Amino acid sequence: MPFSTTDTIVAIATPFGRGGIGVVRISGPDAVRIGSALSGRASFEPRHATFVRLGGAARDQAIVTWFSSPASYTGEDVLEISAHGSPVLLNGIVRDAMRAGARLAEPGEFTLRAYLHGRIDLVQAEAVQDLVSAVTPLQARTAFDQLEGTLTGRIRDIDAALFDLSARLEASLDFPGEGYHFVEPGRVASELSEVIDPIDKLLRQARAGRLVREGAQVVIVGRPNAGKSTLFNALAGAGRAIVTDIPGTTRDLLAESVDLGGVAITLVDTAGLREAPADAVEAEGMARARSAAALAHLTLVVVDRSRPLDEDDWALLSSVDEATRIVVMSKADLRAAWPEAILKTRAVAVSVTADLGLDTLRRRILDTLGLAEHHRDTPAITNIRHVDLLERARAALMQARDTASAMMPEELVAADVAEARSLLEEITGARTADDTLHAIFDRFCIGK
Ligand SMILES: Nc1nc2c(ncn2[C@@H]2O[C@H](COP(=O)(O)OP(=O)(O)OP(=O)(O)O)[C@@H](O)[C@H]2O)c(=O)[nH]1
Ligand SMILES: [Mg+2]
Repeated sequence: MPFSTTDTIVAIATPFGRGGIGVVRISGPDAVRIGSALSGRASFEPRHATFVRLGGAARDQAIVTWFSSPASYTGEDVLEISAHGSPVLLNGIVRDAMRAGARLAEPGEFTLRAYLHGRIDLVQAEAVQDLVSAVTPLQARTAFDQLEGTLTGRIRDIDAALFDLSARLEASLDFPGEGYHFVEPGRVASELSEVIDPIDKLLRQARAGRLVREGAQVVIVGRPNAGKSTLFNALAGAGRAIVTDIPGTTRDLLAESVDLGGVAITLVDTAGLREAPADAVEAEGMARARSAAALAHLTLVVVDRSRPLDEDDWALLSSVDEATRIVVMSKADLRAAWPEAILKTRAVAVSVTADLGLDTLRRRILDTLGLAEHHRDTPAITNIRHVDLLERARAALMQARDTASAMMPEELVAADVAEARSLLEEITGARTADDTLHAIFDRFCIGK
């Protein structure tokens, strides 16, 4: 995609399939002329819904809305044709538009044009994609905030402070002998700290932000018969996994998507872990369980409280990192065979049969992931591309601060500050390589 914006593009903007209406979007200098060719109407009024009859390969009654440049999604003339939502018809309209001179849009090309025309920055363009692909309300709200410019604003504030500092650094470089003191040498380090602070604040939200955007993997492990599949079914809200009283019932990994307080959780049920597997199938199931747990954001270790803890339980408890696990004491409706204090760690007592402790467990899962609902704002930064660039900008500023503290020449400080600023500009897209744009917009669907 050579990022041409001189031609006119067309695509179906609504999802594939049948619906009450379907929308074809046309953007570019010829949008209005093509709309006239399709409908036989000589002109349209901006921002007015106009009833037309389409008369080409696609015959239909439709509503045409013209958003005249620059007040449109892409910044170009945009024509939206709302026809009946039939794939045959909508494809016909696209073909007619192409016959009249439009080109089929690439994935994300409408949003790319909005970015290239300065209607939105890159963070906002990426937010459009996140908003469209959100599967939980929290994901949608977080993406919406970014579309509204929350992250853009924070980056702009940080960059404004750096702009001011680098201007003064440059000025004192330009007039070295003349006694101009645009920057007080002793103050540069502390000014840099003031810029690093808000960056740190943003980065602290990054882990939670990424979990909100990308979802979290939560794996259930435990000894055979501990009640893993029962718990899995209860959290998933569906009888997905087979439950029996025969140890070794679950052999393979089972995964289910669950919305937990707005966080998209992939919940994984696994084969019970024990010292001596009964056969090769169970051994393979156990190997898969271990590798799933190793990759998980969080592991639920299920121990059956109604039976004495055995070697297998202890082996498992000591093999899972405490920071990323929750111990679940299952079958809390039955008489306890051991006191919780034996564990020397906090555990959640749960009984699926008696519906006990499940809400506490759900809350604990979010807490342990760092996503506790009560002190959760929508995270400002969620996208790994942004996090990575921000971390690199921070590293450059730390280096600038060290250089300044060591009273090294100002131009070294200025070079690091310039580096940090160019990294920040890559986040918003003020300065961005073409291949970054390809990587971002190729993930969009056609018509966006
Ligand atoms: N009383 C009681 N029984 C439970 C509870 N949870 C599970 N069970 C019983 O425990 C037995 C084993 O349950 P599963 O969920 O299949 O256990 P599992 O850990 O998946 O077992 P494997 O797949 O064999 O590793 C079944 O008979 C369940 O009905 C509970 O909360 N209370
Ligand atoms: Mg099971």
